[in-house]
Amino acid sequence: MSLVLEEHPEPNVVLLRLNRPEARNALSPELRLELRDKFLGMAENPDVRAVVITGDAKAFAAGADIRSMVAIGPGEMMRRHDDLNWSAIRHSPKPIIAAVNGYALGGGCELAMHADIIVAGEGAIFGQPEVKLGIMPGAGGTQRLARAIGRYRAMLMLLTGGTMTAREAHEAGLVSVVTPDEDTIARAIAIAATVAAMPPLAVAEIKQVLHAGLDAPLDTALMLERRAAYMLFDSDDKREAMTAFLEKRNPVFTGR
Ligand code: CO8
Repeated sequence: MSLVLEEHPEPNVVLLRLNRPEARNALSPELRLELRDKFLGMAENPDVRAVVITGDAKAFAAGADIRSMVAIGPGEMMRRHDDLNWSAIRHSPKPIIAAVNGYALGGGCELAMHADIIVAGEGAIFGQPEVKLGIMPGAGGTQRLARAIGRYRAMLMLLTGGTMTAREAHEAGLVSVVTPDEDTIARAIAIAATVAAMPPLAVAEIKQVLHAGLDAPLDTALMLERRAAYMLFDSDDKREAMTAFLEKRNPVFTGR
């Protein structure tokens, strides 16, 4: 049985469902490999223009699989090269939308934070409880959380292992949209479909510049933005979009 199910709910949109409901979608080494392969495959596929990742009603993902970690030491952790699995998601050129219902804890919260947009059902719970296990986040939980919600709120969560509701996470800046639980996936797919219908070169540049620029000095980031914006003036889709606007018709994008 596949640990990551793939669906195609809309043109150019892939929906990935984590499929370990019996373990609250805990990210076992096998599941991570499947997830990595999916993202590497999608990166090369021009037909994929947006990705939605979700779990089930009870859990987006309850973190790394504790059973697979209880007996191992740092050498085995290093040999697993989990960083390569995360890197396939982190470097995905495709826009990623996380549709979060239920628990997004530890590695599950980190997985959500690998997305570009986070849609959360109102019952979703976010947290980095690693401290309670005598460890700490290792896939961006300290860094991405602090960047998303600020160091003081992040530190409170990280040091106490406390959680945030979807509404608190939204208020803090971790969640893009809060929906009724039953609408989470549909809303995420609708957003993905909207993004997938945009000119792909512009989408790719916006994603890359926003991420790269956030960690660069402002002048450098603004230069990155300017250069990418100038580059897009050479695309067929820019010519088509502006011409279509002036001709009062819908544009037809080719991705060139
Ligand atoms: N790993 C393995 N199994 C899990 C996990 C998990 N993270 N979470 C839940 N399960 C399993 C349970 O063991 C249980 O299995 P069984 O039925 O065989 O007993 C089943 O899922 C259902 O769980 P519960 O009965 O506990 O379900 P509840 O709905 O009552 O509670 C919770 C759900 C709140 C999600 C609860 O299961 C829980 O607290 N899970 C653990 C959450 C956690 O601590 N996550 C952090 C893990 S560590 C991590 O993610 C980062 C590691 C970074 C390492 C450093 C890298 C360099």
